[in-house]
Amino acid sequence: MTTVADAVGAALAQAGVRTVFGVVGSGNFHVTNALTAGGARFIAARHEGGAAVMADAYARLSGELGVLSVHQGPGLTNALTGITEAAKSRTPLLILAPAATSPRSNFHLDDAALATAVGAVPVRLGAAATAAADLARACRIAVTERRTVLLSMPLDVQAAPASPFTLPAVPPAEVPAPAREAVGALADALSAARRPVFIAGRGARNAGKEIKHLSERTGALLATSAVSRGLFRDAPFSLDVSGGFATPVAAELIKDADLLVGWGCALNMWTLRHGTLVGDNTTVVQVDLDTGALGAHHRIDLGVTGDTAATARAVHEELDRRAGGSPPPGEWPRGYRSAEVAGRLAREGRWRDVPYKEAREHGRIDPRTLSIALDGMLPPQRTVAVDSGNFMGYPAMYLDVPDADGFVFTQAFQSIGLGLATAIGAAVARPGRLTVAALGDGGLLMSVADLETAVRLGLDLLVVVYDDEAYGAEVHHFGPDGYPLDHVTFPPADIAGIGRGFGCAAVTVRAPADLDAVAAWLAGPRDRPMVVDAKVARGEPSWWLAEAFRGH
Ligand SMILES: Cc1ncc(C[n+]2csc(CCOP(=O)(O)OP(=O)(O)O)c2C)c(N)n1
Repeated sequence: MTTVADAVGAALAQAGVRTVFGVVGSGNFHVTNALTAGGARFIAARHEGGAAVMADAYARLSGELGVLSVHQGPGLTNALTGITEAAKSRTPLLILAPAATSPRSNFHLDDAALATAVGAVPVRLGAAATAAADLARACRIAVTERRTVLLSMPLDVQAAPASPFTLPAVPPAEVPAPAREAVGALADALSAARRPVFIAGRGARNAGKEIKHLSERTGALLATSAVSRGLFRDAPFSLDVSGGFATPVAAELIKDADLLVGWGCALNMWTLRHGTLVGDNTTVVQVDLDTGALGAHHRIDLGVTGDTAATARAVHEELDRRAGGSPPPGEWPRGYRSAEVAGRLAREGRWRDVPYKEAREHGRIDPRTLSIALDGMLPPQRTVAVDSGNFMGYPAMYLDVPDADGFVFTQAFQSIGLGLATAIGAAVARPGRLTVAALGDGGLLMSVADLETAVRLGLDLLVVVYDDEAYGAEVHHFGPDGYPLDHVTFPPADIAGIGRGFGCAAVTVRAPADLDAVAAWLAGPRDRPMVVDAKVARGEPSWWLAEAFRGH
């Protein structure tokens, strides 16, 4: 007999779901088996918190619908932090969430309320007869509205007999074309600007080419928000990241812009350093699919509702039309693209070009020295996943990435402990690249169970732990005011030993020479992950953290 659970799993596999993450219990046993019987791959995580984040990272990098399969009750609550991160990030994610409907069940909870509370969309399999339509609706909302959808699957409905069904193809998301007046107004602003800067966010990830062309046509400098780092990796006049991670020269040039255009970018306090990167007289324009995003975080002078690629193309065409045709590149305005700016970017455009005073602490390595050395050793084709904490800027700023897929930043909920699972989901999505998980010791130990998952999957994964034996962010937040730090400092942990216990290669790094072990691992078959326990110097708080505290 085919049950609803079987039919749901089979229909999802048939609709193209290739990978599912989760932890299996009685409530999701059958639906998960039906998915794999239909050809999907199931990645068994060791904690639902990890599984949710893996599915999120996988969706971000693969462009596919992420799918998470959990047990009812605690399986779902364990996954909540990752689900919240995905919901805030507008990741298309489907959560297969069995539901014990009897209030007397230990597993019972109000899953619809729970979904709503964290920004996910609740959809329920109402009955066997409506299962196909309910599942189709859940997929449609997830994909076309880019939402995280919690599909509540009551146990009795799952067990009911059902005929196999197929899902209708999800219609492509509607792409709003920008209004003609808005295109004209943006063309006006660009024509008037002498120092334009474009900042591209995640909403521009598919518009890199069009935005780059428009920047060349208008003399604009290019930057990204942290989450879309790498988008303009090889473009001339790229400033890398705008915001807390920006180099001094990038921050200065952004501040001096007379026009800032945010493309699919929230222009939030992180990207604009609480607005301090916007000059008083700078015109600010925002282009976004979602009208509600316009001006939500920062004042804007012009808001354009529209797809970022379509808008960039339309503005380019409008400028050409006004010029009476498509002028040759030699006649394009130079704008902000002067020889002086080019020279400064060549000399000071990367963090490694910025001089620093080596931290001296016996038996510990400066985190910048560590990051720069690693950057030189790692193959260029890499994916970097960064957790939260005081350390986070070092890998985010010093480790180059090849493109926008090379940087995965699950930081919309500002949770620590998501970095390892982010790296695992990324490694599953992009197996051809070395994946680097850059973590603090706090974030690693919070999520360490899924190191077993990484080993079991044989992932090409380097786990770099910036180990200060503390919740460094809190130490630097409260230490200067003389508060006791007993609850945020810890005795040394042998993280390399923990890594070996899980089956990883491992090394403790106290000086650059210790990185020879990493070089040896890189040169080898890389059939098991490596853990680098870098005992980092603890003296200095990071400069981006001071910025973050302003947002608390
Ligand atoms: C789930 C969660 N718990 C607590 C916090 C508060 N918090 C922010 S940073 C941090 C310390 C992180 O320590 P670690 O991972 O070792 O990195 P470090 O700050 O030492 O570089 C804590 C506890 C948080 N953001 N998320």
